[in-house]
Amino acid sequence: MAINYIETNTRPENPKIGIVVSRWNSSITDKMLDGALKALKANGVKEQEITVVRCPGSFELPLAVQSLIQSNSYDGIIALGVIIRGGTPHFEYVCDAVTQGILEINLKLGKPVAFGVLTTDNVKQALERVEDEGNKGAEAALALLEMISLQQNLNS
Ligand code: DLZ
Repeated sequence: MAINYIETNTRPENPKIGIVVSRWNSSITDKMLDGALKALKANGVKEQEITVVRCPGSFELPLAVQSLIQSNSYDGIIALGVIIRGGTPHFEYVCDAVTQGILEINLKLGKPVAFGVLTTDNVKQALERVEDEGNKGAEAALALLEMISLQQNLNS
């Protein structure tokens, strides 16, 4: 008996993509958005199939993502945020909430959501992760395309 392989790639068929971007640390989240858009376009996603929505902060990402998925208009969502450690435990609460929230949406709603949320000790660490090379928004976009491809190939 031969092994059955399910192939995936970053060029799923005609994907419809939602991107939710947090306004907190927007100078950095905007660079992640740029990276994500470039990666999507480089992999054949048409501009008219991409919707960008802004939300106040990373804490709001899960609800915004869930709302987009429940509209049934998207094959997958990219969540983009930057949470920078301050002097209080607030960082841990927001990080835990957004991580758990996005995970639950992935599993409960069955649509892929890419986790493009930086959690860093300072601005310098965050900036290092949004350079052209190694842009985490671009990496999240590629992960999403591959997960959409997986779902398409499973369902075909
Ligand atoms: C309040 C807050 C703080 C202190 N820091 C950040 C941050 O580093 N990154 C981020 O995305 N959001 C931050 N927020 C805002 C919260 O995510 C949220 O928007 C508010 O608590 C309102 O619900």
